[in-house]
Amino acid sequence: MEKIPAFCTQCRSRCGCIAHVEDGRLVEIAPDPDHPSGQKLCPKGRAAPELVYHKDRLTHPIRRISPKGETPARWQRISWDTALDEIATKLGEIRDAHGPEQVAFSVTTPSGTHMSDGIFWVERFIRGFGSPNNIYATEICNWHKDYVSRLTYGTDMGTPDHARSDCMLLWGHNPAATWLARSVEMQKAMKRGAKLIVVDPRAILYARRADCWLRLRPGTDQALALGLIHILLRDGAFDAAFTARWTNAAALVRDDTGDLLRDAAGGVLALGPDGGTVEYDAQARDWCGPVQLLGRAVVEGIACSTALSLLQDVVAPHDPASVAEETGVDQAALEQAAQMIGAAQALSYFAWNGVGQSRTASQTDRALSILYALTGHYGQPGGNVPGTAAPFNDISGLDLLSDAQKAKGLGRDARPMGSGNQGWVTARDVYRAASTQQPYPVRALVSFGGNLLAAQPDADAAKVAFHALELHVHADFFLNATAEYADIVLPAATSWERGGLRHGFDASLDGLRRVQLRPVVVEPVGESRSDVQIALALAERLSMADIMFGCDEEAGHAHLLEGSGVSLQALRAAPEGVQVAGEVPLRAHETHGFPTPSGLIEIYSEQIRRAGLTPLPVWRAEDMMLPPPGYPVRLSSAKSVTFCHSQHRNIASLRRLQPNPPLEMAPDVAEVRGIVDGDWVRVTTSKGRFIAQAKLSAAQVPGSVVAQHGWWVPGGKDAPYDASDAMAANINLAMDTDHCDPLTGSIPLRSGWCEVARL
Ligand SMILES: Nc1nc2c(c(=O)[nH]1)N[C@H]1C(S)=C(S)[C@@H](COP(=O)(O)OP(=O)(O)OC[C@H]3O[C@@H](n4cnc5c(=O)[nH]c(N)nc54)[C@H](O)[C@@H]3O)O[C@H]1N2
Ligand SMILES: Nc1nc2c(c(=O)[nH]1)N[C@H]1C(S)=C(S)[C@@H](COP(=O)(O)OP(=O)(O)OC[C@H]3O[C@@H](n4cnc5c(=O)[nH]c(N)nc54)[C@H](O)[C@@H]3O)O[C@H]1N2
Ligand code: SF4
Ligand SMILES: [Mo]
Repeated sequence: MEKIPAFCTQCRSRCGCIAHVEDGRLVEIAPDPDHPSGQKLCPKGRAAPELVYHKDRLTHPIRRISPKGETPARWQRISWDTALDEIATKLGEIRDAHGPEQVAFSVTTPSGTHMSDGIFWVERFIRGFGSPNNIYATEICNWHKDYVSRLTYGTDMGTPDHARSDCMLLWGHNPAATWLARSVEMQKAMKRGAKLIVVDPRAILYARRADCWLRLRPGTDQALALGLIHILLRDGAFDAAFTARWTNAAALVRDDTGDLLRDAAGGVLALGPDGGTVEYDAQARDWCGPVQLLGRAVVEGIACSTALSLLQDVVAPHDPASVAEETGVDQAALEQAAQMIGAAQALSYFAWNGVGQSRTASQTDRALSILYALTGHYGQPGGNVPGTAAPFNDISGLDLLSDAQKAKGLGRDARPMGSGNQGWVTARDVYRAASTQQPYPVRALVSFGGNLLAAQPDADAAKVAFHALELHVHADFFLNATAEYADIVLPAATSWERGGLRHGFDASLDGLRRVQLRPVVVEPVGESRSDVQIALALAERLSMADIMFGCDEEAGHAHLLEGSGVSLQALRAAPEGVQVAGEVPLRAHETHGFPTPSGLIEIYSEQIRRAGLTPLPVWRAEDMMLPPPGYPVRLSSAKSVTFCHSQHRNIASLRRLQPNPPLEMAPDVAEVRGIVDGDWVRVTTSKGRFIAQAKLSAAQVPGSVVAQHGWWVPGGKDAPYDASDAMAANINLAMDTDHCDPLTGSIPLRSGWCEVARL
C-alpha cells in the first residue's frame, strides 16, 4: 500500500489528506492531521474511490450522432486528436471571422468541484482567447463577498482569524455542511470560549450551538444588518476611534449633490470639532486634526452632513421593533446580538450564499461590511484579515483580456461595475445572445464542467440557446443533463488522476501559509485528461502558446510561485506541502492604508453610486420580494454535506445518506396543509414547479420552506417520479430571473414565494 500526501479538491474545504493506493488503484483517503486543513474528512471525500472508478465515468471523447434534444442521446467514440482539431478549428474560425466574444465558455465552480486547482489555467485560456463571456455562477455565489466588499474595504471579506476571535458571526453560511476545515477552526474557537452569533432561517448545527441565533425570514438580511447598525449607533457601542481614524464616516457629504466634499486638490474633507473642515493627508494617511463623526455644517455656502450622520438617517427607520416585525427575528435576540457585537474584543465574520443569492446582495453586503467596519475589527488579530501569506503571481490571465474585449461582455451595459470586469457573465445573458443574436450571436459554447440545466434557472431558454449553437463542447467526468446537448463531450480526469498546485488553505491564517503541489495519485481512468491539458491542447492549436507559458504547466506554476520564496523543487520534495516563511499581514492598513480610492474604509461609497445604487445601503420597500397572490410561503434553498450542487447523486454511499430531494418545512406551513414528515409534495411558484419530500424542521423560521438544488436525476425507489421525468425535482425550474441585483446580476434564489401541496 502506497500512502500519498494529497488534498481533496471536491469542495471549498480542500482538506489535507493521505491517499491510499493499492496496485495502482485509489482505495481510500484518510485525514492528515498534520495538514492545516486535514483534521477531518466528510462523506464526499471518503467516497473518492467510488467517484474515480464509477461505471458511468466518461473514458474517451464522444460525438453526438442523434438530433439535439433527443433523449437519451446517441454517441460515437472519436479520438482526442479528432476532437481537439475540430474544436480548435471551429473556435479559430469564429474568432477570426466574428470575434472571440462570439465563443462563450462556462466553467464549473471551483468552490464545489475538482476545478479548484485547474481554474487559473482554464481562465487564462478563456481570457487569452479573448472571450469576455464566461458563465461562472459567481454572481449567485461569491461576488458579493469577494468584490462588493471591496467597495467598502478595498479588499475582500478577508479570512476570519478564528484562532484569535472571541466572538464569531456566521451570516447565511453553513460551514458544518460546506466547509469542514473552517468548521473545525470554529469548533476550536468555541472550545476556547469564543462566542457565536448565527444568522440563518434554519436550525443548522451552529444555530443550535450559538449563544445567539437570529432566525430571520429568508431575504430580509439587509433590514437585519441595518437594524444592528441602528443599535450600535444608538448605544454608541461601535469603535468610535477606529471609525473616525480609518473610515470616511466623518467625511462631509454635500446635501446638494451627494458628492463627498473635497478640497481643491481633490482630498476628502471631514467635519472638525469646531464645525470647520479637516483635510485628509493621503501621504501621511491621516486626518490633519481631530474629526467629528456626527454633525452637519455649511461650508462656503454648501450644506453638508457627515457620512455617519447620513448613515444614522438611513438606519433610523430600522429600530428594533420594526426590524423584528420585518425579519421575524426576536427583538431580545436582536438586542443581544448587537450587544455581543459591540462588546467583542476580537470579532470575525463570514457571510456567503445566504447573502449572495438575492436581488439586494450588493446592498446587503454593503450593510454588513459597514456594520463590521464600525466594530473596528477588520484586519485586526481575531478579526477578518485580508491578504495572503506571500506574494503569489496571478496567472489567471486577467491582464490578457483587453478593455475593448471586456467592454463587449454580455450584460456589461446593464451592469458596468459587475462581474463583467473579470469576464464573468450570467447564463441568461448568454442564452439570450445565442437565441436572439442580440447584441451579437453566441455561436459556440465550451464548458469545462458545470450543469447549467440543473444549477441555473431558465432551462427552457437554455435549450433554445443550445439548439442555436454552431458548436457545443462539454468536458466532464460524467454525461450530465447539460452535456447531453453538446456536440462533443470530452472525458475529464478527476483531481486524483492529475497533479495540482494550491497556494494557501484558507480555513485559517496559518493554513494560508501552506503551499502544496499535489502529486498524481493514480493514472487517469480511460483516456481522460485534465482540464489543464485540454485547455493547453486547444491553446496550442489556436497559436496561443506564447501567452500560455509555452503550454508548459510547470513554467506557469514556476511563475505563480516566483516571489513566494517557495520553489517547485521544494514542493516536489515535500508532497504534504511547505509553509511559506511569511505570514498574512495583520493591520496592513496601518502601513498601506486601505486600497480604496480614498485610502479609507468607505462607509459612504461614491463608487457604488456610480453603479446607480445609493451610496449608503438604503433598504427600499420595492426591493422586497412581495408574495404574488396564491404563493404565501417563503422559499429558499441550501446545500447539504452529502452532495455538491448537481453532483454525487450517482455515488451509492452518498445517495444512501440522502435518497430523496428534501424540502425542509417550518411546522406551521406543513400543519395547515396536512403535510407530515416523509410526504411527497409539489412546490409551485409563479414560474414553475418541482417535487420534493417533506422534512419537518421544528425550529425553522415560521412561514418558510427550504429546498436543496441540484436534483436532476431519477428518483429513489419510493419516489413518485421516474427516469423519464428526471428534472421533476429541479428547484431551478421554479426560480425567478426577472428581478436581479442591479450591480451584480444576482437573482433571488433565497427569497422566492411558493405554495406547497401534498402529492
Ligand atoms: N437554486 C439554487 N441554485 C444554485 C445554488 C443554490 O444554492 N440554489 N447554488 C449556486 C452556486 S453557489 C453555484 S457555485 C452553482 C454551481 O453550479 P455548477 O458549477 O454548474 O455545479 P454542478 O451543478 O455541480 O456541476 C458540476 C459538473 O461539473 C463536473 N465536474 C466536477 N469537477 C470537474 C472538473 O474538475 N472538471 C470538469 N471538466 N468537470 C468537473 C461534475 O461532474 C458536474 O457534472 O450553482 C448555483 N445554483
Ligand atoms: N457539501 C457541499 N459543500 C459545498 C458546496 C456544495 O454544494 N456542497 N458548494 C460550495 C460552493 S460553490 C459554495 S458557494 C459554498 C456555499 O456555502 P454556504 O454559504 O454555506 O451554502 P448554503 O448551504 O447554500 O447556504 C448557507 C446558509 O444560508 C441559509 N439561508 C437560506 N436563505 C437565507 C437567507 O435569506 N438569509 C440568510 N442569512 N441565510 C439564508 C441556509 O439555511 C444555509 O444554512 O459551499 C461550497 N461547499
Ligand atoms: S469537506 Fe470537501 S474537501 Fe473536505 S473531504 Fe469533504 S469534499 Fe473533500
Ligand atoms: Mo458557489
